Amino acid sequence: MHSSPPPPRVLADLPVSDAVLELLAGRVELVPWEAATDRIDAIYTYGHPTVDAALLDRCPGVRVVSNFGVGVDHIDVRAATQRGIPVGNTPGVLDGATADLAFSLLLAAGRRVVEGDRYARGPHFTRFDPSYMLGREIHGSTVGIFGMGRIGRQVARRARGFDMTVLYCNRNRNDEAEIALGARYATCDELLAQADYVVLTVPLTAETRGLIGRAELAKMKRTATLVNVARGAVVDLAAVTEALAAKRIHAAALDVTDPEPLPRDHPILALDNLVVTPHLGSATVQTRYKMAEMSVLNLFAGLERQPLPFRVAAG
Ligand code: 8YV
Repeated sequence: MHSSPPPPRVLADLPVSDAVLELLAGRVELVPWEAATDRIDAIYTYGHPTVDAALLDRCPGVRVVSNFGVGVDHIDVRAATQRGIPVGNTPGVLDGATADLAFSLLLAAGRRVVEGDRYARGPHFTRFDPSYMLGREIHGSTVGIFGMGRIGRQVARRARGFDMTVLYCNRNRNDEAEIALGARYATCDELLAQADYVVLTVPLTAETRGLIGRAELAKMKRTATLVNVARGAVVDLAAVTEALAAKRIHAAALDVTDPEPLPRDHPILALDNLVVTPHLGSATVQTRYKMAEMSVLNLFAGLERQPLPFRVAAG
C-alpha cells in the first residue's frame, strides 16, 4: 500500500483567518514564520513580516508567495521574480470596504464621533451644552485624495454622495475619474491648501514614503482632517503627533501606523483629536472571504506550478 505524500509545507504569518483555514481544508501544513529554515514549499503572508531576498534564499524550495491583501510593499517582488517565484495578491475585491472605512474615519474625525462616544459614556456628561464638541462640516466641503487608483475612485464616489468637491493628486491624470466622478486634478500643494479632508490611498513605494511630513501638514488648513487608509509609513507620525497636539490641524484618522501596532505609550494615543483603528480597511466578513478565496487560489495554483489567477506584475 502506498502512503500519500506529505502535504505541502506553507510558511505562514499565523494566525491566518478562519475563512482561509476553511478553504485550505487541511490540504497544506502551515509552518510558523520562525521556522523559515525548514523545507518550505510556499509562503503565505497575512500581516506584514518582510519577504525579502534573504528569506527566499533560506527557503529555496518555495514555488509561490501568496499575499492575503492587495498591498505588497512588504514583499520584494523583484527578488521573487528573479528566483522564478510568482507573487499573488487580492486586487479589486477590497476597494469598496476600504473606501467605506476611509469614509467612516472621515465622518468620525470631522464630527468628533469617537470623542463624543467617550464623553457620552463618561462622568462629565450630565447636561447638554449647545457649544460643546462642535465638529467640521462634511457635506459641501472639499476632499483631497492622494492616489486616484481603485480605492481612491471609490472614496471619490462616496464623497460625491456627500456633495463634496473632489480634488485628487496622482502620478498621472485620471480622465475617467475626472469625467465620471467630477474629480479635479490638483498639485500636491494645491490639494493640501484647499482640502478640508486629505485622504491617503496611495500604495507605499519609495516615492510615497513620508509623503505627509511637517512641511505638508503646515500647508494644510487648520480646520482640515488627515485620513490614512494606505500604509503607516506614508505619513511621518512624529510630525502628525506634533500637529495634533498643537491643534495645527483639526484631527487625524489613522487606520494604519508605522510601527503597527504603536507602542501602547505612544503620545499620539493620548490625543482627543486622533481617531485610530487597527488596520480595518478590508475587515468585513464578505471582503475578507473574497480575499481568502483569491489568496488560496493563488497558493494552490503556485504549488501546482500553474499560472496564478491574480499575479503581481514584477516592478
Ligand atoms: C489587509 C491591506 O488587511 O490589502 C491590503 O493591502 O492592507 C489589508 O486588506 C492587510 O494586507 C493584512 O492582511
